[in-house]
Amino acid sequence: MPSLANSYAVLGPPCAHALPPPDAPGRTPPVGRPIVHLGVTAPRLSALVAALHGSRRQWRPCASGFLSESELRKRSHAIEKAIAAEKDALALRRKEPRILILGSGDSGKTTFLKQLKILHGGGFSEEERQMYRNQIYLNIADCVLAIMEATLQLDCTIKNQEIISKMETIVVYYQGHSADSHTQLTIPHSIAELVRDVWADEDVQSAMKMSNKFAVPIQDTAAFLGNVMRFANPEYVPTNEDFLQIRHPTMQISETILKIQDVPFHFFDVGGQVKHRKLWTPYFDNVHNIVFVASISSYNQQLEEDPAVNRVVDAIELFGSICNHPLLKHIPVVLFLNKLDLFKQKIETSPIEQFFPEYPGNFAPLAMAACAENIANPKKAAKFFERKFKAANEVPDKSIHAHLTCCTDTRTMQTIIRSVT
Ligand SMILES: Nc1nc2c(ncn2[C@@H]2O[C@H](COP(=O)(O)OP(=O)(O)OP(=O)(O)O)[C@@H](O)[C@H]2O)c(=O)[nH]1
Ligand SMILES: [Mg+2]
Repeated sequence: MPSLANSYAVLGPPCAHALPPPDAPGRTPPVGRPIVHLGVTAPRLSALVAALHGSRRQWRPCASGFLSESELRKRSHAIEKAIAAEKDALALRRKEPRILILGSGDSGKTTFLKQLKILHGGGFSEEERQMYRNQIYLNIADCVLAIMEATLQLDCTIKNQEIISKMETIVVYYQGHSADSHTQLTIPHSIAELVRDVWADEDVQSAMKMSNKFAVPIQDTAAFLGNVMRFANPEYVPTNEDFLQIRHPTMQISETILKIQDVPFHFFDVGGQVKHRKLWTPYFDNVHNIVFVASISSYNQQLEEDPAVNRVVDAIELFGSICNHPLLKHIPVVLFLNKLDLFKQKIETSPIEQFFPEYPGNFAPLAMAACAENIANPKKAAKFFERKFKAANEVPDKSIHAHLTCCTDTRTMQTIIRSVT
């Protein structure tokens, strides 16, 4: 499809720019009424035209000389055609599905996009693989640091001094490495052994049981520590599953175009932390669908950016503000109640009613029975959150389709993506 820039290149610059200056040497002195910029006078021009073609056709100056009226018409027609084609292409592009992936920080938005890339985008580019590979090593350091901080702040002392000094050695080793590093990070065998020992320590494992109280959410990435000897192997090649586990907060809004059944879908991934949310509004214009990702497993966690706010409460409020936003009132929403795998584990030990007193089953004698029922049926417990999210919407007849998801699981996501696109 020719762009305006291309048609300009083909047709050449506007004629006036190619004119010689009025005082160019060798110009015929004015006899009759001068034709501005042309360098010849009208009678002389007519004579020239007559001599060349034996007719009195009109001529206009241009970069390459003179153009006849019909040539000018042809060119102007070509320009109009190019403009029309550009308009059509733009209209067509505006019709291509544009999907905003919204939700709080750490809810799983980028992980969902990674699944889309794995399933419909031919996987990750070499540049992304390099970046993610480095991120695995940095996530290991983040986890060790988070455990160290948590043991200082929470009541979970690590008794073995050797483990504390091993943690310090690991953190010092990683100091100075940044996520944007262009060099390939590695984890030396000696450091990997320290990480393995730290992860095996029983006080560290007890601390992990309180990980919902950690300032930095590492529940998803902590699995890296258990796999550290695999990462230290010089032959190690990260798998897609490894990439899906990485925690790397999104800082800038990105657009990814993926062809799904020959339709180019435009997916926009945003940063979900509070400070990034004001950047979303310009993208609300001309959007066809919203995928709102909410981590229901965060029901017992506080916001990283504001420890006074429960994560799910924040997500519900955010969901309401998206559904009810004047520009988005008629936009259908797909709600992912995500991290179902963690949710299933958590409700066994961390009763929902401790954080949401209105949760059904919060009456003393039956509390344990209710809890047991939820263990057997986490989908029922998730339904409670689905109702809370949907209640935040105030737009009558709003299309909201909820799915229980595990964005790190490629197999189940394949089915869900089919229903979304
Ligand atoms: N266990 C589990 N972990 C998940 C799931 N979905 C995402 N994660 C993990 O949660 C962490 C955060 O996921 P991201 O996709 O980066 O979160 P995000 O919503 O893009 O976060 P921001 O970019 O900060 O807004 C990563 O470590 C993911 O591997 C899930 O369904 N189950
Ligand atoms: Mg992200």
